[in-house]
Amino acid sequence: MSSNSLFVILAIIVLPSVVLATDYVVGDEVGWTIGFDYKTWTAGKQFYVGDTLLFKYPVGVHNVFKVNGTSFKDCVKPPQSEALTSGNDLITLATPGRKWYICGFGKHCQIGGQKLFITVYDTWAPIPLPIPFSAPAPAPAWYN
Ligand SMILES: *[C@@H]1O[C@H](CO)[C@@H](O)[C@H](O)[C@H]1NC(C)=O
Ligand SMILES: [Cu+2]
Repeated sequence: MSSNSLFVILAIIVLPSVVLATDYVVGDEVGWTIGFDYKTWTAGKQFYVGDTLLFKYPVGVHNVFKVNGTSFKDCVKPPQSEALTSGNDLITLATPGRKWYICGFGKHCQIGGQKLFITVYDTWAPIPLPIPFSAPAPAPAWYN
């Protein structure tokens, strides 16, 4: 095999995971706020390692905590020092697995539903490799 065709094959396998990295604005034009259904927002989305999440909100009105599943369910915020507070917080999804984010202000999580749960997939696993069109395989003679 020439090194050129090897490159092409590698490009077909490797590039999708790089090219298809997606930058998400959480909540799209609504952003990170109360009274928005983030469960609906995530429906139908597949998050992969390398994708990014941008949490946009007015500074001092909301914040972002990364929490575990228990804290997510109960809306328990970790120490304030762990909050993202810039209003323009960019998170790169670096590892596969389940990720939970909540707002730590007042009852934004409990009552306002300001909580986001996603599952991040490894770039390799879910991307189906192209299935080459193969020539028909003749059945053995005894089969005819
Ligand atoms: C989840 O996070 C909370 C708050 O940081 C902590 O107290 C608790 O032990 C954690 N639970 C697990 C299962 O890691
Ligand atoms: Cu909030």
